[in-house]
Order: sequence, then C-alpha cells, then structure tokens
Amino acid sequence: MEKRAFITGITGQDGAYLAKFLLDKGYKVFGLVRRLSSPNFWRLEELGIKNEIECLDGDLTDEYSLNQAVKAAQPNEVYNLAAQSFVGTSWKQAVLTSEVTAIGTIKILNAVRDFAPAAKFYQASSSEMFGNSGGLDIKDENTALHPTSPYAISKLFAHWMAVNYKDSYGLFTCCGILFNHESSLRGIEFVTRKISDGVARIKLGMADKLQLGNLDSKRDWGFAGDYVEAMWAMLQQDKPDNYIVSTGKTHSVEDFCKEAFKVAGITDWKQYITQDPRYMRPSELHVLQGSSNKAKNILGWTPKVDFEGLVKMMVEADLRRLSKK
Ligand code: NAP
Ligand code: G4F
Repeated sequence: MEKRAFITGITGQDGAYLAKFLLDKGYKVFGLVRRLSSPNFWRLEELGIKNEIECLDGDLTDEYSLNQAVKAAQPNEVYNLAAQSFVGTSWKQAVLTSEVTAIGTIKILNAVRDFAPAAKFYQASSSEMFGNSGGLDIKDENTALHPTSPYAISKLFAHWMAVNYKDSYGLFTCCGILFNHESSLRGIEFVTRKISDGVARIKLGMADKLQLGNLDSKRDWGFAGDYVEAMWAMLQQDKPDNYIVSTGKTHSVEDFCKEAFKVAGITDWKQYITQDPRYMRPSELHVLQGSSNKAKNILGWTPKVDFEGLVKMMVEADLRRLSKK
C-alpha cells in the first residue's frame, strides 16, 4: 500500500529535499504550509515537485490546525522540520523562537498522539544543542548538551519532549541530531549561502564586498540532499532511536570563503571580505564536529558529498541563477 508522509517545514531547505526523496520512493506526500503574504514555494518549484504535494494549511503555533492536518493526512510517517531555524534571529525573537521551535513541537506531538498514534515521528534536533560542550572534541550521541542560544535551548526542549512522548505514550519518535547541512536551496541568511551568493555576485561584477561576522567559527558542513536520506532511514528501523548525522570533518567560515572564491577563479579573495559587528553573535558556538558512526553502523548511512563538492555545487548554482538575471 502507498505510504503517506506528512512534513512540517516542507517549504524549507530540508522539507523540499525530503519531499522529493519520498515522492521518488512512491510516497504520498502532505506538507504543512503556513499563511504568508507571498507564497514561499520556490524550492519545491526548483525541484519540480510543487504540484505533486498535497498542501495542508496550518501553523506550528496553532494546535487546532495541526490536529486537522494530521487527521486529513492520516500519515504513516511524520517529519517535524518546521522551526524558526535561524540562530542569529533567536536572540532578537527568543519568545517567538520558543513558541514555534519548542512549544510547537509539543503541539505536533499531541496531534500525532491523538490522531495518528501509529505514525513514526521524526524530530529535527540540532548539533547546536551541544553548544561548546566538550570543547574541540568530536561530538557523539553521549556528549553532554549545553546550548548557547535561544534557538538551541528550544531545540533541546523539543528533543526531550520527543523522547518523553516515546517513554510516556509509546510513540515511535526518532531524533536526528543533524550537524550543519547546506545546498543551493539554503536560505540566503545562513553563512554558506551568503558566501556562495556573495562570491557569485563579486565574480559577475554585481558586488564588490562580502560582509561577514566571525570568520574563525568552525562547522561540520554536509549536503542537505544526503542528510534527508538519514531522516528516512531512522524511521525504517524496528526500534526508535536518536542518531547524529554529520561528515566528521570541520572547516572554518574563512575556509568556506577561500574555497568559494577558488571555485569562482578569484585568487586575491581576502580584499573582498570585511567583518561587520552586526553579524557577530552575543554568544558564539566555536567548533562543531560530529561522529556519525552510529548512523553508519545501524542505518548504513554515510555522506556522499564532501566539503569541496558542496562549495562547488553552491557557488556554481548561484553563478547560474545570477547570470540568468
Ligand atoms: P528552513 O529552511 O529554515 O525551513 C524552516 C521551515 O519551517 C520552513 O518551511 C518554514 O516555513 C517553516 N516554519 C517556520 N515557522 C513556522 C510556523 N510557525 N509554522 C509552520 N511552519 C513554520 O530550515 P531547514 O534548514 O530546512 O531545517 C529543517 C529543520 O532542521 C529545522 O527544524 C532546523 O531547525 C533543523 N536543523 C537544520 C539544520 C541545518 O543545518 N539545515 C541542522 C540541524 C537542524 P516558511 O517557508 O513559511 O517560512
Ligand atoms: O550559517 P549559520 O547561521 O548557521 P548556524 O548558526 O551554525 O546554525 C545552522 O546550523 C545548526 C546546526 O548546527 C542548525 F540547527 C540551525 O538551524 C542552522 O541551520 O552560522 C554558522 C557560523 C556561525 O558561527 C556564525 O557566527 O557562521 C558564523 N558567521 C560568520 N559570519 C555568520 C556570518 N553566520 C551568518 N549567518 N552570517 C554571517 O554573516
């Protein structure tokens, strides 16, 4: 029988890739779409799947709409990807971030418990939850959690709620602790896409500088298209569990810039970078590097795209987009 998946956050980067992956597997895909003044379907349109998705109106802050959407979808699998996902904004809008990213997760868990209790549930947890715990150590599923932003605290709350609903109500909940993953569909405010877009603009003579914040912070950057496969694999297991998804390698923001300018064929790249205090954070997470050995051993998951491949893919996509304009 055709499997049914319900995705919150379907209009975001991961939602779009996951929807495509599930459609290719023959799933019927439902997506929660909130009301905006202008629709935000560009990612689903770029992947050519907009018309294959059944959109259900709703918002993570509105429990009634979630109940109705879950009732309508009658899903076998629920992927809770919706969030206020930008760390920088989470200091300026801490209450909103908590309402969507933390409390919204209880609302969708309640909807699943009450209207689709047999559904398997994926929670989008984050490597941000580690904060600076363990310093430079490679993080694994046993590393202590010490969040450093309102976003990370909200994700930590949501993570433990998903675990608690497994223990309390027997729901099949899995948390994917995903390290940073990027693509040409990444939101422009995140540093990787800001860099790929900025470098493409400089290359095409449309800009002459790139303003960034902390160039020293390091992230374990992978490709979003690889990471959604791990989300799905978690829900295909007999037992619910939590898994880290990462590449195991870490690079600085400066490394990302250097590689992006290299792809664009620009050697004197340092002259284009300026640091702007507006992009510094009140509290910084300095280094992230994760071990996905558990995902490799149990799910058989490994990343396919490496750092250089990711940067190339992103810069080339932005060069193509901007050249068309
Ligand atoms: P994203 O591109 O920012 O997408 C966020 C999605 O959430 C969008 O579809 C957005 O809808 C939706 N959303 C926001 N507020 C909502 C609300 N009140 N009600 C319903 N939907 C709402 O994020 P992403 O990169 O795809 O990440 C997916 C999930 O994984 C997020 O939970 C994120 O926190 C988490 N995560 C991401 C990473 C990463 O590196 N990408 C790593 C770890 C965890 P609109 O289109 O209407 O704005
Ligand atoms: O790209 P970022 O904004 O991503 P961040 O904060 O690591 O969060 C992303 O990954 C998390 C997983 O670890 C997700 F949970 C979360 O939803 C999101 O997807 O910033 C990366 C680093 C930071 O250290 C930041 O301070 O880049 C640094 N940075 C330097 N200049 C900048 C900039 N970040 C942004 N956004 N813009 C800058 O100009």
